[in-house]
Amino acid sequence: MNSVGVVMGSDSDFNVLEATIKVLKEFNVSFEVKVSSAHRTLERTLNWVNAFEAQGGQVLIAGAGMAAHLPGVVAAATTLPVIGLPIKSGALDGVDALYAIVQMPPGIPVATVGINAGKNAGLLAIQILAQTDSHLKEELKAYRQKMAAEIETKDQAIQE
Ligand code: RP5
Repeated sequence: MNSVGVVMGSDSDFNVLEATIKVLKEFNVSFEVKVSSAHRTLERTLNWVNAFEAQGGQVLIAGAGMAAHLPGVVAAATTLPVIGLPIKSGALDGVDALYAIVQMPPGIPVATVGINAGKNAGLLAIQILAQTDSHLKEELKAYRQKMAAEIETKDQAIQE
């Protein structure tokens, strides 16, 4: 069983999704990755979402650029939470993807992270899983404590 499903519209998005995959690995979360487009391979995308849900998946992350319909299409096909990740590409540098993903019509929400915010997409998925996994919740707390400690260290270095 894979808890997180990661899908991207093109292999050209992979460099951004790498940060997502890295954080999922860091927290030892089970996941699967798919390249599938809402426009170029619609049926294949829908089949993958259905199979992911059927095998017990809990959260989906969908990254896409330009007219980024992938997260919305995925969200329409499932009641699982969907995290949308706008990718910087094309003439509008990801602002088009951000607007397409964040402006979902009422009824079919997509939890949207920032442009190229692959790491936050992964962390948000982990936070969702942590609501029913106390061990993961403790790991997240430790992760945040480490972040805070690093800022303390940097601050100290500046004072010296
Ligand atoms: C989107 O179009 C993809 O998510 C990608 O960000 C963008 C360009 O795709 P390619 O032409 O590089 O395959 O569907």
